[in-house]
Amino acid sequence: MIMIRTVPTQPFEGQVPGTSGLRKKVRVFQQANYAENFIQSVFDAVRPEAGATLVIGGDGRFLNRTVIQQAIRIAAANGYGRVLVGRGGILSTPAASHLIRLNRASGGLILSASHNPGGPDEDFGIKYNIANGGPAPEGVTGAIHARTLEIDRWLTVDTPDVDLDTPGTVAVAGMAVTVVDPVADYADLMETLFDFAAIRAAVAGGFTMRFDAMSAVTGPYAIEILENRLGFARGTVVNGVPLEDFGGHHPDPNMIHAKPLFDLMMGPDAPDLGAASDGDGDRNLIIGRGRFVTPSDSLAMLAANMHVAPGYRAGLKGIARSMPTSAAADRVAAALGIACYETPTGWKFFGNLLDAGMATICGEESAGTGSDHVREKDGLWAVLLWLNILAVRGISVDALAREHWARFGRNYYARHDYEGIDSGAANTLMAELKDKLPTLAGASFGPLSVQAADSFSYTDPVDHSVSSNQGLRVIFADGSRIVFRLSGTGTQGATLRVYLERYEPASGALDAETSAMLADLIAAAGTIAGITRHTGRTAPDVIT
Ligand code: VG1
Ligand code: CO
Repeated sequence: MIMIRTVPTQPFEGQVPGTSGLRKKVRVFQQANYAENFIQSVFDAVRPEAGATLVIGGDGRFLNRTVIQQAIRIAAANGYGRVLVGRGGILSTPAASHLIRLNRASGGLILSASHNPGGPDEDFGIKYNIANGGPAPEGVTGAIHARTLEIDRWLTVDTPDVDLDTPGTVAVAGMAVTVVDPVADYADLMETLFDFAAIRAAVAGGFTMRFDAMSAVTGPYAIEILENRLGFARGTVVNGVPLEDFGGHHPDPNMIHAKPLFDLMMGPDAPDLGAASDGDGDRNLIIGRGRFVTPSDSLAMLAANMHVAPGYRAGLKGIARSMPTSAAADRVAAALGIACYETPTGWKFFGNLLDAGMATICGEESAGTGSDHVREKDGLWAVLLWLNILAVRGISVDALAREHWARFGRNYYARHDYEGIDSGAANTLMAELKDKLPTLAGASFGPLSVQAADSFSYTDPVDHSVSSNQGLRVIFADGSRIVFRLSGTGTQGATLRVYLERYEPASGALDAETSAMLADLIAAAGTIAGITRHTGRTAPDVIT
């Protein structure tokens, strides 16, 4: 006889899933009933069939194990028949997506705040993914949030903690809990997509790389795939042990937070490829010897070359990118004669396109790239695709980039982030700017003249759902563009993101300094939005 215990509770304000799940300070999650309310609200909203399978895993950050134990008990009390959990509570986000698909699970709980720092004073997060392996779409996250506002009880069973470090299956109040190897199935999937023999041959021929796992979840994956299976030297993967606080760093793979890697790649001892991933393993940073590749360019360059990888020999069905991502991929799509879709920020908007077979590769300017092999962006996948292309073509990252720009032209690109600004000020800035948009057409800012300005709204071509207010765009007569958005992943104040893009045709300056090429746009952005007036800031905190 299984005893289900009902725990009375009251709603918490603000359990709103943002761009990618519910993210809050650890201290917020540590309040009695906080995580339990949210998990129960997920189950109340999605109503799993009796006996359904649920995948659970996280990026190993502080609180991961505690919340996993509670989630297992709540799942047992809510009628799940089977839970698959990564050993040690570890699953990278793309590996969790794969496990959901592979095991025909009804969904999964991914415990991560991704690139946000971890530890008792930092961030935690919970995200629900649906049966296709992808982040819950807005209809589902909306239902979860609505439920959090009404919840008055959560269900649990009184069972001891599961030993997360011992593979195998145990029963928890009649539900089977299987502790699985977090790496094996994912690594096997990668072997089906990429030409491991060609990469191994390149490695044997002297090709070198450094992969910085940033003390986050990708360490075990990268060591198994890059060192064990592909033959890169021991020590190729650095910071390869997942730590609860990521060693005190931001596990955010960009030039700022992965500076040691960046410096190495710009110096005399650079290996052929430098790469890094984020807290939960879905982002990627690609740097060649002396050549940084923007994520937007990476998407375009991969799309133009990915048919050399076995998993993509049949060619691409379409390309999808988030709206703030540069239009470099659009030019590749045009050359290939395929569609390029422009979606709001956040991977959940790619799910329908991938399920419908309308897109093969997707990408975001925030260092996210992925394909139809899973329903999340996938950091190591992108690194392996780069390796596959470089190995088969026998070309350097720098040479490939130059070749690409000589054919398609170059989209100079940067994102300026103003972090931890007052939420009220940020909202006022955006509201004023939105009101002003209709008056901007024809106005000039230095040498730039505005052609159009609008608030981005997306109609999903598959289910026709509409998502409005997805970023403010100012488009100039020369094709340059500024996009303004507020972050939906932060946990403190507001973060203003300003995305800057300028196109230079193949006949133009292809090897100029990005900051110089964007100087007029940067000045225009400050004037148009009144950034200093509203925020008191005279410069961004982070430029990527
Ligand atoms: C950011 C990025 C977005 C990404 C999201 C989740 O969102 O801009 O492109 O999908 O993070 O990525 P926002 O709302 O803060 O701009 V991750 O790796 O944090 O799951
Ligand atoms: Co991430």
